[in-house]
Amino acid sequence: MRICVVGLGYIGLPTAAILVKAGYDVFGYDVNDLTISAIRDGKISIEEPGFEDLFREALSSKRLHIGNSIQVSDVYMVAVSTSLKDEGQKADLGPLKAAVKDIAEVLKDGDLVIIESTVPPGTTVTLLKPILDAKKRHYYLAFCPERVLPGDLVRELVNNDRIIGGIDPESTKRAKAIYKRFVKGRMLETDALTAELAKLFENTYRTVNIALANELAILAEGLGGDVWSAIEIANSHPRVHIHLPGPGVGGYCLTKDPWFLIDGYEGSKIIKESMKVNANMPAHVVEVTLAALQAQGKDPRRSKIVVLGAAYKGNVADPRESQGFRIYALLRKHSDNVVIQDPYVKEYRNHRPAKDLNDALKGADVIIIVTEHDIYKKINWDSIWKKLGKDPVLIDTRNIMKKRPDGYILIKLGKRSK
Ligand code: SAJ
Repeated sequence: MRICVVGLGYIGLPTAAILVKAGYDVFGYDVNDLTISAIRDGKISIEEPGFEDLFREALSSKRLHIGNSIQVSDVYMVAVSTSLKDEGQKADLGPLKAAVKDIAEVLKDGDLVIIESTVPPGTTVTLLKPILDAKKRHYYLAFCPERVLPGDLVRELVNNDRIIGGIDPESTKRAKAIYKRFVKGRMLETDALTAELAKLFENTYRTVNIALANELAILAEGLGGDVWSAIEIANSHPRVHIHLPGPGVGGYCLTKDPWFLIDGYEGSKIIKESMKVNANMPAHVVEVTLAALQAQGKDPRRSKIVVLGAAYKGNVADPRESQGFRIYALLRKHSDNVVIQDPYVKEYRNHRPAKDLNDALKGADVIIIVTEHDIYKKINWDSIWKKLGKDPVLIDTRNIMKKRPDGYILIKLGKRSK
């Protein structure tokens, strides 16, 4: 049996490699020539524990082939990325529709098409099925969303429960049989619409919960309380699980999936408001920064402001929808001397990165910890302070500082500074 994985990105390529390991013959198809040549040259930018070995193994097995034109197969697994149109609130399903059209061109009777890309509810049946139906073949179709956590992708691909949402029971049965060879988690069988909703509910739950935490942080700041201690204590209750506040929500999933869910639904209040609360956090961090400088009698224009972290969360190299970049851009309106540093991120676009951590911290008036990288937790703040020759402000938006290092003015998000 040959499986064609359509879209060789962050999900598609590791999935293709896992399918090979599970014993399938796999053809990886991507329309992007650069992606194909990078894979052929072994220049892959997926930095995930276990991925490199898995991928090399797949290549040496000779059962992984790749190319930029679709090949006739028995199963098609679609993992092209879906995004928001013009960075707005509407889904851009263009690449997904194009991928399904390509499949339709080579579809045979008895084939199975699996959609893993995240989509607005109803997409599989109302938008994608008609494209395949036009070819008048007898085929099977299921929506089986990827649910893996960036940073732990390879392990979760195998261990997580799988949602299997066929458009009919036979489609569900056939899709389940494909995953069964490598998934150790449970198979949650359902219909396509329920599967689409479940995927979006997961990320929307996180988004709304983080927005709650962010609102609680601002509330606690105003009261002179400590949001981190209060959340920790509240979470000791067996039925409470408040997420953590922070400098906003980044990454490719939580910033788009809630919009997918309410696409076309005018009645949303909580979800829309949560997206706004999270999107406003970088501006709040900037307000805190400017207030701290003012309290010290410093002019932001003459101050060096250091943003630590361009990745959207700790210990990953991914700067998509980076809060660090947003904070940087907002601060640049107040100071010409803003730098950003991240030990993992390689692509800074129009943001000015420091050479390294030492270079970043040299002469700093304010240091803002945006990303909770372990490396930042291990910084020897005392020795840096000795070199600085002044008392800088340290703004910790992630609660990584367990105590105030000597010589610094420590301000935590969600906690009134003393
Ligand atoms: N964040 C907070 N507070 C928290 C947790 C996260 O501010 O308590 C921030 C993070 O710093 C980050 C953003 O939210 O900027 C998103 O991080 P995340 O770890 O919640 O999620 P992602 O985007 O890395 O991955 C999510 C996962 N979804 C869930 O955990 C429900 C993953 O399993 C999905 O597969 C992925 O989205 C996806 O592709 O949809």
